[in-house]
Amino acid sequence: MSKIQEVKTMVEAGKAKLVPGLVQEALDEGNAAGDILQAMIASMGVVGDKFSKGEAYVPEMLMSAKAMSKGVDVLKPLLTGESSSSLGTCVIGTVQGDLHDIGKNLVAMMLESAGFNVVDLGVDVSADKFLEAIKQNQNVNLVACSGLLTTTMPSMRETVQTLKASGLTGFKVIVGGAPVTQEMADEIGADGFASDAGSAAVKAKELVKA
Ligand code: B1M
Repeated sequence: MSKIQEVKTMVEAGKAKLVPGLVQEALDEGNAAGDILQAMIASMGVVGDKFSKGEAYVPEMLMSAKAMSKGVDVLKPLLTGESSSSLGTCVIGTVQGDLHDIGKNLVAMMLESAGFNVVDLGVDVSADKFLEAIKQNQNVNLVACSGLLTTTMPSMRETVQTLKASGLTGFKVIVGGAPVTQEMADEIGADGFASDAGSAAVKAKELVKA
């Protein structure tokens, strides 16, 4: 079995203690950090499919999430470069009712490496908490909302609409997460949408420069 396959298998199995070492070994063998990340994302898809079929449960999803997060920690210095420019401040969070944070953390990481000062509000973030963070931090020119559940899409809508109706200005709103589409982003009044962390950083730069 290749090292990258071992990483994949151990993320699926939720072996958080083994994954960091295996990720390092996969890197040492010459695998690209991006390929190892994609393998781990694919593992989460496998775990999600098993959950859908009733072959895995919430604890298994949680263990795999922990294992993947530990693996990402090893990759982080390689996925992010030092940015010399400052693009402003981004407030990011997973919308209210939603506890999924791996995708949001990847987006935060890519935004930071693109040159944003990132204020990460974590998960289950209400519209009011987003608003408060815009007021409390200087130069907020981007708000990034992540959501993974179809059931929390209404809170993403509420967040975007609350931000837009707040009277506060000077920031753009970008949304993303597995159930989010460009059509939905347009419909709820977001300024931008991205399907993955890499394109979120590209879109974010476009938005704040526009
Ligand atoms: Co949950 N979960 N989960 N879960 N979970 C999913 C999302 C699900 C698809 C699994 C399934 O049924 N196949 C399903 C949602 C179904 C739906 O709504 N249609 C689901 C469910 C149902 C649930 C619960 C309701 C289960 C229950 O309790 N009965 C529950 C809800 C809890 C809550 O949030 N209130 C729940 C709980 C959990 C755990 C807590 C156990 C755990 C999360 C732990 C954590 O995040 N720390 C978990 C996990 C791990 C998953 C799966 C298996 C993996 C998610 C993940 O991290 N993927 C997931 C199945 C799947 O994704 N296939 C599943 C990897 C990550 C890199 O991808 O987050 O999509 P993702 O991020 C991507 C893009 O979406 C994008 O960039 C990333 C890639 O570069 N992106 C953005 C994300 N945010 C962005 C923001 C942007 C731009 C792009 O701009 C701002």
